[in-house]
Amino acid sequence: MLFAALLQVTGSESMLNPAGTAAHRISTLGWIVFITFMAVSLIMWILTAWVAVRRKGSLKEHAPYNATGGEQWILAGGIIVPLVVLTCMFVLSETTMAHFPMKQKTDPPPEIVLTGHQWWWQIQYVSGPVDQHFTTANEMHIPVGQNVDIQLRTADVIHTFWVPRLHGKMDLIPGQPNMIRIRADRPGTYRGQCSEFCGDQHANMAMLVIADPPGQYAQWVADQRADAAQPTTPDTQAGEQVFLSGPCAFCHTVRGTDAAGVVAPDLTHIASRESLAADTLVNNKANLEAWITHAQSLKPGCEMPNLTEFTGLQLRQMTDYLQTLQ
Ligand code: HEC
Ligand SMILES: [Cu+2]
Repeated sequence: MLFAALLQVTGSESMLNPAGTAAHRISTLGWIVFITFMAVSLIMWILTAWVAVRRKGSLKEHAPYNATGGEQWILAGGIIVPLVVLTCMFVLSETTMAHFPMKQKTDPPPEIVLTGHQWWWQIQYVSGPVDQHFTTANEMHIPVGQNVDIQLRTADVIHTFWVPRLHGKMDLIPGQPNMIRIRADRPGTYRGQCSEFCGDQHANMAMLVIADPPGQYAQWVADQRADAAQPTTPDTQAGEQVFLSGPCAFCHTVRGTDAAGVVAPDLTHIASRESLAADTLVNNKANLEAWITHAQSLKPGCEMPNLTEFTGLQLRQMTDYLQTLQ
């Protein structure tokens, strides 16, 4: 009952609601520690209450009837019991942690290299069952029921990768690639949040991990590997020209066009994403227009400037074009 109620309250982004192997181990450990803590507290409160009830009068009126005794209580309660409890907790956490490969792994190589940027995530698929070389951003798809090794890097400051329903936290440290192995047991969308303060927009640096059934995953990989769709209508063709002749191409890549900037999210399949700007906005036409013209109001300080030089028509054509990039 309590368990189910807690899950309701904590929603989808909770470590108490695990959906992956590592997260299961962590939440089991969490519950054991929590229940032990509650049991110890309960015993302490009962003992304290017992003493309070038994005490009569003040110390002046009644000297303790055995002022020197009680050493066994100190020995048991102060040394033996804590030693046993803490040793059990220590062994349990060590065995839990021993299940997580920590070292940087080179053989076999990681499937994904995840690079943190202020304030978005670059996701490079570097190897896997199918030869899958492509780059995307902010939304990572993984095949359900399979281990996925991710190498964690950062382009600037320290960030932390944390998708509570799949695993614990792992830092992205400058010059020190880390490794994390995630695995989702059930298909679904699992939200993650950078959990090391990394500057003004740290709170708007989220990501989605989407676990797909195998067939769907293979389809997603095939779609992502392909170059951007060619625009087919006059409006979207004009929109592509606006995009390519504007400043966008200095920062963003759209594979299959001349846009090959590397300092910002790859937009080759931007229309296939659920959200914009690291899960800050829902991905729809209105938000695309708002983002292009007012990125600095929506995510102040981010590396994308407000781009207000476009006419209303150009802006509409450009967002029409971006929405064809499935
Ligand atoms: C100076 C570099 C720069 C320029 C120029 C630039 N952008 Fe960006 N853009 C960025 C950065 C950096 C981000 C990621 C911001 C963040 O989430 O913190 C971004 C994010 C985006 C996103 C969201 C991507 C995602 O994965 O969620 C879209 C869409 C976008 N830009 C479109 C455009 C368009 C269209 C233009 C041209 C009109 C443009 N950008 C010009 C740097 C730039
Ligand atoms: Cu951060």
